[in-house]
Amino acid sequence: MNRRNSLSAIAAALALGALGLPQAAAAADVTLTYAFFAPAKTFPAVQMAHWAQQLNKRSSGKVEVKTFPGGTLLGAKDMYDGVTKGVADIGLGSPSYDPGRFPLTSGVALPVGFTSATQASKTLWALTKEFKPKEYEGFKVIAMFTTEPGFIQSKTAVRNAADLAGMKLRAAGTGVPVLKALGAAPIGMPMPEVPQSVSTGVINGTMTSREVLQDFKLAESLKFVTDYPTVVVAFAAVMDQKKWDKLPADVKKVIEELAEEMPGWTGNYHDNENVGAAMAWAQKDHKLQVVPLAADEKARWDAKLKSMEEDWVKEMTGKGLPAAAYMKRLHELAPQFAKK
Ligand code: DTR
Repeated sequence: MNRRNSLSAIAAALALGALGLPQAAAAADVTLTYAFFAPAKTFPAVQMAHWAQQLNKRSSGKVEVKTFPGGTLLGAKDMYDGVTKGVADIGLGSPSYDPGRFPLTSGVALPVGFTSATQASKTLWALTKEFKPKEYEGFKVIAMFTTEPGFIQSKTAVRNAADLAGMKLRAAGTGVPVLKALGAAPIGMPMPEVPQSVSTGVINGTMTSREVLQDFKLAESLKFVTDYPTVVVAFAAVMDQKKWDKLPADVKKVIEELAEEMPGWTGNYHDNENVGAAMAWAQKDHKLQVVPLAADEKARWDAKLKSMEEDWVKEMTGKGLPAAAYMKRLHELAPQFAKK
């Protein structure tokens, strides 16, 4: 910042002070806007708030981040284009909502056997650093994480394939083929549209991480969770590359340091606080029932999903992507990030 700018910043700070607004905010050298499509209390937004606060603290107040949860700046479908257009400096979206645009990333949302969000998040971040997928060209990825493997959450109990047959269930884009393979009638839609779609009967439930029972109040109408972990949903927060390039070196350094921490931080919050609290609340206040899947039924479900990974590798290889290497590495990394 040159002298003239800093003088005008001081003048602005004084003016804001006179209006009773916080002076510290106006005194920051860099202000970044950060958009997310779902409400502030949901775990990706908790991640956003933590990141914003840490960046401010570790830059000694030099960077101020203005967060916009709840789709107030950008919604799920326009998140990444919105960042390119400069509507927000940073956008947190879900690549799993658009597997066609983020094909390599869709590999982590296959039934590969992740057992927690922490494990899947760390694996996704390591894979992204190693493979540098082309799908993020033009973006600087500043944070990545996933949900826990999703569960079927429904109005009526799903105990077996017959209960599931033809049931209208919603999933993120990458979850749609999983539900189809299991025999349901899947519909892809962003998470914020789910509560209304459940209440109007457009869908009979959803397949996703279980904290949504509380964070989107779904336990009021979805009373059953089938105890069969399926696939994760991926999240990626990005900045426009050109905007990133212009950031001061010391700010970049803090952001890169935070990028290393966010998969573990978010995974831990989601796995160990968020989901557990939601399940306890849903069981106590809304009589949610966890429906076990008999061992032979589970084996049949596993068999239906077995070929998905191989089919994905074939399809992506056909598109010229290093899908076989990506999957091989995923299976090497995942055990390293599993809970010991
Ligand atoms: N529900 C996933 C993603 C997801 C899970 N929890 C949240 C909270 C806020 C936004 C999205 C999500 C999905 O299937 O869309």
